[in-house]
Amino acid sequence: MESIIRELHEIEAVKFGSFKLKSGVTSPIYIDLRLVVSYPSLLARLADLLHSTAVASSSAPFDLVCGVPYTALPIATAISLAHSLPMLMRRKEAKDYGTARSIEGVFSPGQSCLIVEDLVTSGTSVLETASPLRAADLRVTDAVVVMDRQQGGRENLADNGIRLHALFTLSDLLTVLVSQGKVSEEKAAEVRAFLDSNRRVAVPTTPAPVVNPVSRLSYGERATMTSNPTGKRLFQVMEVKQTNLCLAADVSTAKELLDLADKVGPEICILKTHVDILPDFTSEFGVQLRAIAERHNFLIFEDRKFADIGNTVTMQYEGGIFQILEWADIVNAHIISGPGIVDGLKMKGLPRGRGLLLLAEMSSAGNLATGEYTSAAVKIAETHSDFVIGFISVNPASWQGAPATPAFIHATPGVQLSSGRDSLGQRYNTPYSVIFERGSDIIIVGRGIIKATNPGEIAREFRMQGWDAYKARRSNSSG
Ligand code: S5P
Repeated sequence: MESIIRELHEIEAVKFGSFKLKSGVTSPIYIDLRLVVSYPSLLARLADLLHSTAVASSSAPFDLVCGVPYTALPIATAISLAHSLPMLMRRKEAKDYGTARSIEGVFSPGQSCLIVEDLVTSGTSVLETASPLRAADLRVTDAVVVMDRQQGGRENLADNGIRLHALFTLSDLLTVLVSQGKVSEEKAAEVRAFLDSNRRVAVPTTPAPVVNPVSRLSYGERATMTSNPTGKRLFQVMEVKQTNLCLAADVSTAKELLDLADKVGPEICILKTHVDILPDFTSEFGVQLRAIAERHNFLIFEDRKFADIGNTVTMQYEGGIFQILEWADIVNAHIISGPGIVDGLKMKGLPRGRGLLLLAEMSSAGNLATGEYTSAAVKIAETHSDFVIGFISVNPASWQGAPATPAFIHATPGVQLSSGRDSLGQRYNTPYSVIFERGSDIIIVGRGIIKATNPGEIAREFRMQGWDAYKARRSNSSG
């Protein structure tokens, strides 16, 4: 330990000054392990020590190793090479092309994965890497780091079922540097005083897991609570097919859409269309899509986002080229024009047994559907619960004042395997976050699936993650 600390000091990886840490705390000391890539023999020794420290303190061998991006990636690679331990990489940003995976590498559910990190302060970064690994059914029980800053990381990780192993602590570092005459007693005392006043840096709060009666109920039980036939069928399909995945089939032609519907059909409860983007739309489209929907037992949702006055939307719903009413089980509407829009759509839709979702929240940055607007959507839905089957929502667990009843379903867009955003304001959360933390019922996934090389396979992964989060939510709220 002493020689490693001396070397880190020699390469100027230990810096004294005033540094703002990721946790928001300003620290008088900073350890910059990014420099280590310039010193291959030191990198190799660090990797070796980290590996032996983790293996010595763990009861079972690890199947995989994963570094927290970015600083720990070369360290994890060095461990992987030296010990023939296969590596995984977690993406920091969501990708909207190629496979859209949040974890790169080959693994099977149930394998154990050791997390490697440079430093731990609050433990947040380790938890951010543990979360998608766990969502992929990997076992994450141990993290190994070069230095424990002794600021609550060990405790925060333990609270999340992760044992922390460190080569040394910040106190060890100070002791060694003082004893080697590299740092004055005064400087060390200043850092120790900082440590004493920052003993427990909290993990930034994520939305509280949903513990309410809605989350205890199964989709099947909720099917009995709604009077609308489409709402009822949707819950039943979800229960029977074990899926809460809606595909946003935003492809460029009707032909592609129909092919995709057939491929992904087994994995989904709803296929969502934007029919006005299809250049090859014909009046046959509805019939063809309904045949596929019947074969694979899913519902069709035309994401028309009606927004006009009641009289106009009746014509838009039924008429024109698209004749949406003929083939879409579900449509949606903004409430910007007031409750008359629901009256208008209901006049046409209810006799046909169709259902309506109201846009109570939106996923895009800076949108205006918040607070009282969201509460107004709930009130309108309650007045029309024979036709309104639920909401497009993003964070229903946080709705104040007018929480919706379990008869209403929540469908959430902006979902990928890791959180992030696109270049036009779309914001993404993970299936786990949407279903477990935010209390929604359905994940709506577009580019996360359609841009993948194998949409059927990636859809299955989304389905499994969405369903696992639903199961976890139910068991979490039954205690
Ligand atoms: O607030 C919203 C509401 C909807 S319906 N934000 C959205 O993104 N949507 C739709 O969900 C959007 O029109 C698109 O069809 C889908 C999200 O697609 P993705 O490619 O970003 O997953």
